[in-house]
Parts: sequence; C-alpha cells; structure tokens
Amino acid sequence: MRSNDNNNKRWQPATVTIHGGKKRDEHGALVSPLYQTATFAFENTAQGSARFAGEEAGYIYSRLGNPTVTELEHRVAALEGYPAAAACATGMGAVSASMLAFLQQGDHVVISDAIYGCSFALFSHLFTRFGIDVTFVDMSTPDQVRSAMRPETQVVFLESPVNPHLRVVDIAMVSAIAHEFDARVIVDNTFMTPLLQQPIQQGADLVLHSATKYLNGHGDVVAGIVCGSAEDIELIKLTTLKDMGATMSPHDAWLILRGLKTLDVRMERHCRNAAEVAEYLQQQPLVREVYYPGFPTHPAQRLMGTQMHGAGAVIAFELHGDIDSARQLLDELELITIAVSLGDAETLIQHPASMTHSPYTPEARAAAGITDTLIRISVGLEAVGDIIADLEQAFATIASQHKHTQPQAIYG
Ligand code: 4LM
Repeated sequence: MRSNDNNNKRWQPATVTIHGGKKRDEHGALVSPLYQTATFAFENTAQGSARFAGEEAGYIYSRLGNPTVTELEHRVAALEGYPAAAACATGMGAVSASMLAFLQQGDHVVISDAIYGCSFALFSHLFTRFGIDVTFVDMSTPDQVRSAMRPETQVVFLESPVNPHLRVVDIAMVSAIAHEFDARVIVDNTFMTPLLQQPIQQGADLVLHSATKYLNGHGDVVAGIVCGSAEDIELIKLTTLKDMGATMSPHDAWLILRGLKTLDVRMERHCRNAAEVAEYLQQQPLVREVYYPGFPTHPAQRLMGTQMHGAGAVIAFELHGDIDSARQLLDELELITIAVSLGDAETLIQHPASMTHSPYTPEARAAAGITDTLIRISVGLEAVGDIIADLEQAFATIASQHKHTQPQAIYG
C-alpha cells in the first residue's frame, strides 16, 4: 500500500535521489509543488503564538522553514545517512552556519591544510577576529592530527578529496582522534557526493555540501546543505541559520530537487569521462604531473571500497613552466570553459592560484602545495572525445609555437 510520506524508506541511493522526502501531493502532482512564499498565514493568534512557542508544528516564515526546502533537506539527509539536514543559501553559508553553531570565543578548531579558498579565508581571517583559534594541519598521519588537537578543540573540519589538488584524508582516522578530544568532525563532501562517499560511515558528525556543484548539477543555483543528528541540525537552524539568515530560497530548493533526480546517472558519466581525461593528460609531454584519485598510484586507492566508492570527476594537473604556461593553456581552449565551480554538465577549467585559492596568502598557498602551474578541471558530461580533442588542439597550438624546442623545455 502506498504511504503518504517517503521519509524513512529503505531504498537504494538512486531511488532516494528521485523519491526521498517526497510527500503525496493533494492533487496528485508528480513533481512536488514549489512553495514560493515568504510567509505562512495563521488561522488565528492562538495558532501564531503556538507555532512560535514550538507547541504546534507548522510553517511560520520561509527563513525558518518552507515545505519545498524541507523536502530537499529530507532527501539529502537520507542520501547522506543522517536523520536531519539544514539547507543554506550557499555552500559557504553551510560552512559558516554549521561551524559557528558550535563555537565561541576561546575555542579552537583544527582544519585540513588545504581547503576551498573562501573556507580558508573564513577560518583564517574572520574566525580569528572573534577569538577563535585556528590550526591548519596536514592530516596525512595520526601523529600530525593528534599534535594539532587541544583540550579546547571543538571542531575538526576537513575536505576529502581536497580542493584543489585531490589529496585525500582518512576520515575514520581523523574522527577517532577528534572524538578522543570530544570534538565534532565536519566533512565537506562536495567533491564526492553521497553516492561516492558517506562520511557518516567513517564517524563524521556532520557532512556538508556546496549544493551549487554536483547535487544541483546544472550550474543555475548557488546553495549549500549540512546534514547531521537531529539535535545538531536543530541547533544550527535555531541559532546561526535563523539569526544570521543564510537560508535557502524555495526556488533554489526546487531546482536542486530536480537536479538530484539525475545525480546517479550524472555521476556515472562524470566519473567515466574523468577517467579518460586523466589518462589522456598523463600522456602529455607538457604535463608534469596529474592528480586523480582513480590512478593506481594515488593515495586514495587505500581508501577505495571503504571510504570512497569512486574517483570523482575533478582532476588537477601541473604543467612544466610557470604561471604563463598555465594561462596560455586555458586561453587556447575552445569548448572547455574557463570558469570556477565544478560539478556542472559543462567541463570547467580554472587556475586555483589566481582564482579559487587566491584568498590564501602566498605562503599559505605554498604550504598547501597550490602552485602557480596547477590547473583544475571539472570534467563535464559532454562526449569525452570532444573534451579530449579540445585539450589536444590547445596542447598542439602551444607545441607548434615552440616547434624547435623539446617538449619539456617549452615550459622551462
Ligand atoms: C570552486 N567551490 O572550487 P558555494 N566547499 C567546497 C567548494 O569547492 C566550494 C564551497 C564549499 C568553488 C566555487 C567557486 C569544497 C566552492 C563553497 O560557492 O558557497 O556554494 O560553496 O570552484
């Protein structure tokens, strides 16, 4: 018998991306309606005050909750394996709302040494202004992680694979150490999606996404979401999200619900295309090194089948030469778009040192291994032959301009 409510069903992820969190519509609409409203009418003053007092369930005002947003929260929470989620205006809204909910002056946080540029800026520039002490640490070994921990450490925050160069962090190892110190572990799972990595299995307390990327997948929304226990999500919603206000608009939630329906098939194609592009890049004489978790030599292989269930579709590579070499390659491309962001149907390429990771100081960038010759490509859903042909013509143009030079010497 069909039930009215698709929460708590034990479906496989591909089914959850389509049906999770959905309630039967009173008119039988296949697609859930978009509740494009700022506020909700009360029947009378008693109902209004009961809702504000939390004595009666129901919507009040869309900054505090909205049925379309609720459906998305249920769907993503189910995908990540947590009981609850809070949708946010942007990925950075999810990072700031979830971190600040658990922090106060005098607290300490431990952060992986390479992360997305604006997360780095938030932690290193803004948090420190409010008396929150921050330690960035290379999380490769238990000793390094343990040495960064203090009695006042409240949160350990990490990305894996790391933006931009795809280093990986053993989430189970970090979670075990953090929990010895009673600290929460927050994992930014944007690069993997819940289909390729579910950090709850490795002990993470909260998992967040820039939903701008694969979850939406169509490049037309900026959004974020954080998943966790009912208590943690309630705290985030009732404090930092409600009062700082980085809540998701119902229209954005509706678009992400639409995008999510194809997450499984999109990820399959993204990953297949990326494997071919990575293989191609590795054979190019102008490329010094390719960072791709799918290579047998990549440290990610140790975590494949346990923490990770796929290599994802972001690749980073180093060119021979200097910053101009990187710029020249990008400028020669015709199909592949020079743009930040990732996880879209379009293949996007960018230069982290001068773009996504420019908020780093040059010293922090060097320490994190983000060089001037590093390029990041988010492999899209186009025919992979066309993506490779575009790279091929760009490399060929550069080589022809230097036809009397040995390949490795073109870029110095
Ligand atoms: C980019 N990234 O890398 P919003 N977490 C991760 C991210 O990569 C990003 C955010 C959070 C890029 C944006 C320009 C791992 C963003 C922040 O942009 O606030 O949705 O997400 O190209």
